[in-house]
Amino acid sequence: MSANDSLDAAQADLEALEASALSAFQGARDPQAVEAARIEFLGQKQGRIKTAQERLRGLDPAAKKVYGQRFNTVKKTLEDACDAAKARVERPAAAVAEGLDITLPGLRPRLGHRHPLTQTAEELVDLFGRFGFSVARGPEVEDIFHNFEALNIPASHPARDPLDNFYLSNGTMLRSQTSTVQIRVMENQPPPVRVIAIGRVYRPDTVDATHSFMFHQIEGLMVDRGVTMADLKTVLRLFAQSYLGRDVKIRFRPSFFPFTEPSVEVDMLWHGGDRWVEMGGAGMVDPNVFRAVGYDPEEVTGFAFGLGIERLCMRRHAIDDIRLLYQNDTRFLGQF
Ligand code: FA5
Repeated sequence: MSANDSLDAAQADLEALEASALSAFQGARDPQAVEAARIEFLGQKQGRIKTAQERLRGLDPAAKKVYGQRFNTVKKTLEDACDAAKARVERPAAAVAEGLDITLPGLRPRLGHRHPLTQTAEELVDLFGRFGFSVARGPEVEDIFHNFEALNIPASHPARDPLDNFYLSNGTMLRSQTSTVQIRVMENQPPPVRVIAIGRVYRPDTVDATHSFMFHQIEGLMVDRGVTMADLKTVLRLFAQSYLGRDVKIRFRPSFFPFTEPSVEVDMLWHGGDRWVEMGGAGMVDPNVFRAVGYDPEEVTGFAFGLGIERLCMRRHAIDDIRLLYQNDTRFLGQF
C-alpha cells in the first residue's frame, strides 16, 4: 500500500467488500459454503478483511480515524453474518435434506380415551367395590359343566339348543352368560361370597338395535347366612341410582332361570322414560347350584344377578343403537 492511499478509494473498497461478503454469507446453503466464505472474507492469514485492515497503514492520521471506525463496524457486521449463516445451515441440515419445513407449526397429538363400554365396566367395578364386592374372572371359552350342568340346566333344556349357542369342539363353548363365574368362584372358596364378574358373552342372536352376538354382562353373587331377596333389591336399587341417577326406579318381574329360585327380570324406569326397560335377570341361588359346588343350602342362602353392560352404558349416554358401540367410529366414540 502506498503511503498516500486516498480515504475515498479505501472506503469505497470497504463498502464493496461488505456487500460481497454479506451476499456470500446470506447465500450460503450448507456448512461448506459458509466455511469457504469465512476463509475468503474473515480468514486470519489472507482474508479480505485482513487486507482491508492493512490499508490503515497507508492513510494519514485524520483519514485513519475515519476509516478505522468504519472498518471496525464492517468487521463486526461480517462476523455476525458468518455466525448467523453457520446457525442457519447447521440447525436443520437433516430436516432440510428430507424436504421437511421445521418452521411449520407442529401437529397437535390426538389424545384417545377409553371406550365407553370400558368406562362403564370400570365404573361398575368401582361402585360395587364400595358395596363390598370384589372382582372375579372366568374364561370366555367355557366347558359345558360350568355353562350349563352346574347351573342346573340339564341336557334336555332348550337353552342348550345348538342354534342358541356357539359350541366349539371337544365339549367347550363360548360362554353364553357370566353366571359361569358364580360356579368357578364357589368351587374355589367357602362362603361367605361377595363378588362381581364382568366380561364378554356370546350368543347367536340376530343383531338389531338392542342385540348383538357378542356383548358384555356384569354378574353379581352374594352368599352368606341369612341373605334375602330384600338384600338383592336393595343392592340393585342403590346400584341403579348411583349409576343412572337418583330418580331411577327398579322393578322385579317374576321370571324363570334354572339356577335361581325365585327368579326375576330386573326392569328400570328413569326420569323422562316412558316405559320400563329390562336390564337383566336375578334371583335367589337355587339349592341345586349350592349342592353342585358343595355348599350346604340348609346353611347359606344367596342372591345372584346378571345385567347387560351395553344396556347400562346405552341408557347412561342415551345411545339408541348397540351397533354403534362396536364400529370403532371415532366421530361417535369421541363424544364420551
Ligand atoms: C342371563 O343371562 C342370566 N344369566 C342372568 C341371571 C344372572 C339371572 C344371575 C339370574 C341370576 P338374560 O339372558 O336375560 O339372563 O340376559 C341378561 C341381560 O343381558 C339382558 O337383560 C340384557 O340386558 C343382556 N342381553 C341379553 N342378550 C343380549 C344381546 N343379544 N345383546 C345385548 N345384550 C343382551
